[in-house]
Amino acid sequence: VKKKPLVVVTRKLPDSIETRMRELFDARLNLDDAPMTPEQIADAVRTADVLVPTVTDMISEEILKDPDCKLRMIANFGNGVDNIDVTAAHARGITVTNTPKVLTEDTADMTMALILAVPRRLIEGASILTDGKGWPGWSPTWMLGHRIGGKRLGIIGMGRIGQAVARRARAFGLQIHYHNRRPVAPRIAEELGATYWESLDQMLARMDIISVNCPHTPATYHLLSARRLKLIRKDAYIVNTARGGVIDEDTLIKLIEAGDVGGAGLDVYEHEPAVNPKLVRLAKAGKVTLLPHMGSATIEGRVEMGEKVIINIRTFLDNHKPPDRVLPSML
Ligand code: 8YV
Repeated sequence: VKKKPLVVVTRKLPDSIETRMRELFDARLNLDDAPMTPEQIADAVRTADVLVPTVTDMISEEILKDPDCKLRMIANFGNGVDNIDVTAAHARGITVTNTPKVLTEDTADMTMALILAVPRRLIEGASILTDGKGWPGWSPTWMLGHRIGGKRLGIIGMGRIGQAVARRARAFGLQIHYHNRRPVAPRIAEELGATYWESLDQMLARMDIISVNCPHTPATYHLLSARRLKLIRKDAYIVNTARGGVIDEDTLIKLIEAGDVGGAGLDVYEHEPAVNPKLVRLAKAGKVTLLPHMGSATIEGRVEMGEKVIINIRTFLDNHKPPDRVLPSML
């Protein structure tokens, strides 16, 4: 009997996915969900044929250059692959895949929720009813926020998620602007009513709301640098459901504290799961809305991500090109 390939999964996945993995592979699952230590990951690359990591596992060159590395595939449970050194994997003939498309709509929904939450003071309002101090009652001038209809939304990264955000935002009456490495196809630009800005600097200076929807790569690390953040208007705010590292978080905090940027809605942070205490203070002051990396966190989405992982692994093990292969040239 042919030995089943060893698939090591770093975190707890939905039950239906784990059951299917057990049927198909020699699956080593992580049922108690404790994040794997770097030593455990290093050990896994020496024994597993396939590793299924998540955003919380750093698969560095250091780990992959182990002379005893036996790994043939890294099937990431997630869209972003910034946790993996894709170039180092490629150089060693290790195939990398991700789980695109199935989390596009959920992430765009959460982005829209943050776009709404910041100016309409959603979290502040909700907490008034639960903080024990009581509701003083309705008043014409109390808890006023800002209207989002008619405002300019600048989307950074007009890929699948950026476009899904644009579609939603358009329905809310926002004007859609975007910056991307290149313009989207004319048909899509027309459908979204989206204006392309080749210059990120120029776009930043003119937007009311900025949404970060690009991947985190070496080229986008601190794309919103201190210099660029200073171009943003005083009353504008930033929403980030992509990766914390795209924004120079310390500078963003300073600018919001000084009143030089209006606020932020953040789902991701530079040093997850640590959240800068200054951000927590700003949240308490109603300047920022913070979520704990929940952009794609739906039951349906997680199952579909798991199904994609399985399809990618099976296709690879059948000696075909997996549908969601990630190559260094794509980053
Ligand atoms: C996941 C994500 O929470 O896919 C991504 O890039 O950020 C989220 O969908 C996480 O990455 C799972 O590994």
